[in-house]
Amino acid sequence: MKAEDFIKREHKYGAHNYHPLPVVLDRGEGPFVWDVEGKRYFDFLSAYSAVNQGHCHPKIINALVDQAKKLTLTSRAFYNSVLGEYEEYITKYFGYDKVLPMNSGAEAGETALKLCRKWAYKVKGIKDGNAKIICCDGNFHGRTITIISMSTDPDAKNDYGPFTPGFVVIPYNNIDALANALKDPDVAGFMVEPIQGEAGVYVPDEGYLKKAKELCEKNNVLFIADEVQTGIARTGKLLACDHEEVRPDILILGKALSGGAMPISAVLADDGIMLTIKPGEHGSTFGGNPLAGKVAMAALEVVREEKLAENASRLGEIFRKELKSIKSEMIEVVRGKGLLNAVVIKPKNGKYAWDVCLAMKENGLIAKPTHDHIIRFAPPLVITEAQLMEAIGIIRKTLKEF
Ligand code: IF1
Repeated sequence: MKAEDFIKREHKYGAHNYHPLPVVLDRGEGPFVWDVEGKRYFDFLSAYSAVNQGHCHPKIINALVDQAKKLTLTSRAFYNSVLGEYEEYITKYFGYDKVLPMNSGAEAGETALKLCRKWAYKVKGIKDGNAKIICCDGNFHGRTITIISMSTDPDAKNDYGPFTPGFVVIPYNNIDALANALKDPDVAGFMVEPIQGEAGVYVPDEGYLKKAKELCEKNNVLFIADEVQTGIARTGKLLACDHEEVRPDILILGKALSGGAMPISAVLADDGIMLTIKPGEHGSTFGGNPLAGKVAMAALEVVREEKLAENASRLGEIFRKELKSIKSEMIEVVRGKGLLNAVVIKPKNGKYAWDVCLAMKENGLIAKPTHDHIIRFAPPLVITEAQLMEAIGIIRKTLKEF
């Protein structure tokens, strides 16, 4: 079967909720993937930062296979021999009292919202049904009805109503707007991405997160960080909030928590918040399964052992410096932190970011445009400096072709 046959089959039998780059991937290793015809590419999307540890990392895959042969799922109706070990490991790793394990990023976001509301009624004393949660213009927290109720993106939101009430949208990176919104005594939480991914890798001003956290504290409002994309070493620190020494009251993790092996997400908080949810009040069939526990521990161990945050920080500097040095009219802005970067593309002769991505694919590097005019560049964090320089050579060569 040829690439186009694979593409036609997906088109015929699958829902049309995506518009993928026309490349059919078959195999991956570290920062590389190979298509069905055996051509190698640098993966500069990393499954939206889920494969920070590189494709099919042997340590993670070994943990997966070993545990898969032993016990995969018990449900939470019973205890299992891995969950406690994982809970101890991840809470000590990130410095929280408790973890609530889930699967997808959206589910973890939902969990954080429910936890925040529960805390609002049980601890803060907001009148039942009145709690509000502040979120930001341009946010992306997932695809469930409640989460898209926070969204300001018409593609994500249109024709899916009616929506969940209780959200207040303010502009991102605007402290005055937050201070103003916090005047409402019914506000229970502020949910924010430390860097907005979907919006186009939008890095807020230095000090924004720190000030936002301080304001939340002053107003007895929970600071909820969605680090599903920014967390786990992507931006050059373990968490993007670490850049400003902010410790979220509720921390949401996903994606790279499994290194891409399976969907694993988590919500972390201290007892005063987490213990407001009682038995039977929240859960999931798969959340906390022993397979996920072993995989997540291996994935987090790789991050530490291979110093992925340090690598992301160092290589990120090189990447942005090199990209800024490319002489191309199409490069309008280069921005990002660590190895979460974006280039704003100025269209030229009717050619857009999509055309640049198609041409980069021909040259052996895959990345995906967001919002027509932005290309996100986020390679696996195991990429070496030499590999990064080779990849930058492909980007440079491609832009010269336009
Ligand atoms: C898709 C974007 C990235 C996320 C943050 C929660 C979730 C995500 C900060 C939900 C998911 C994804 C999902 C993916 C596209 C993607 C994305 F372009 F839409 F914005 F990464 F940049 N919080 N992000 O970024 O996690 O439920 O998917 O596990 O196709 O929807 P999930």
